Amino acid sequence: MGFPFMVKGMSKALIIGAAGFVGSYLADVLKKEFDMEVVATKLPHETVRDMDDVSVLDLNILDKDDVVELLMSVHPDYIFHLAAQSSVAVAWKNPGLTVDVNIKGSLNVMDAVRELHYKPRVLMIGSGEEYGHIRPGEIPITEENNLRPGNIYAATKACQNMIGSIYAQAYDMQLMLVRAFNHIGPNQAPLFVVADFCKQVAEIEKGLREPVMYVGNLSARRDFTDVRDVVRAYGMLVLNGKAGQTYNVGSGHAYAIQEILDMIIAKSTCSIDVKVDPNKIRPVDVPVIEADTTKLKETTGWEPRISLEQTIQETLDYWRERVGEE
Ligand code: A2R
Repeated sequence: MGFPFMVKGMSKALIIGAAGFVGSYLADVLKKEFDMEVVATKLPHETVRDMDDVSVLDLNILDKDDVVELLMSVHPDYIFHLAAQSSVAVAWKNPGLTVDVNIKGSLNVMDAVRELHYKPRVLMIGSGEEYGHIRPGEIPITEENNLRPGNIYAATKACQNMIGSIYAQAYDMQLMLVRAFNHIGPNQAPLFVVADFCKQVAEIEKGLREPVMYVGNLSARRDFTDVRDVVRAYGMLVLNGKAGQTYNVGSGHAYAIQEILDMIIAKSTCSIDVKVDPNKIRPVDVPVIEADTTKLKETTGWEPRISLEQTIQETLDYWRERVGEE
């Protein structure tokens, strides 16, 4: 598959919000597989990891003037907008912050791009959570499915997507919209289910806690993809995606959280009991989320390379190396 939008010489990519889980993986793949020069932003109080050969700048997307100034000085060919309040659980606790960052902050980025005197290609990262309450017969979910967000985080990302597609059309901008399904791997915060379970197992193995796993809703089914496959899809989409279009990025296969738990416990060296922690049960949870990835595959030729088994093993090993070391 060729890259029709690749410019001659080394092109420059800007990652906004690179201090999180995805940022360092994206920087890595853009340098190694897409041969891009990478500039990244983080919040002033944050630190980035594994950012060799990357210029790192401070940026809070809530300050639009700062976003404009940064874009004008960096002059990127490609922009990846990752900055977000990305946790569903935190969004229930702090909806105001989530609305500010995910809607107003994203709008600031799009408005700043609009003010440039050229048209960079921009990937706005949203979420599979935007589809929300999926009806029988709608699975796997295509990009044209109705959006019925089931939580505050999902509602803010659906809004980002809608504004993005309106801007692309109204102002002839090279904006592509992504709906990323659950991505997992080493270094993810234990707010997210796979990292949480792997960290608990590692703590139990080290004798740092009783041999009991605390879990939330085990019947929910989610579409999990290794973060390294996800960021490769982002690189391919920024080059090949069509302006104004939305693309699902996921594995195309939903696993029950129970299956994930069983896989993780089977890898443990200890015998472990499972107990429900009421704090881990969400006020509203969506039963099944599974992506139809036909559009992504037809547009880019992308296929996942890393199995669920491998990503769970590497995530567990990551936590085994870290717990008790802090
Ligand atoms: O919330 P923090 O302190 O962890 O910082 C996050 C940062 N961020 C911001 N950056 C600039 N201006 C802001 N006002 C602002 N508020 C938060 O964006 C974090 O460092 C980064 C997003 O990284 P994560 O939360 O780790 O998300 P991840 O897993 O890298 O996902 C990337 C994108 C997000 O848009 C997700 O909603 C989507 O993929 O699934």
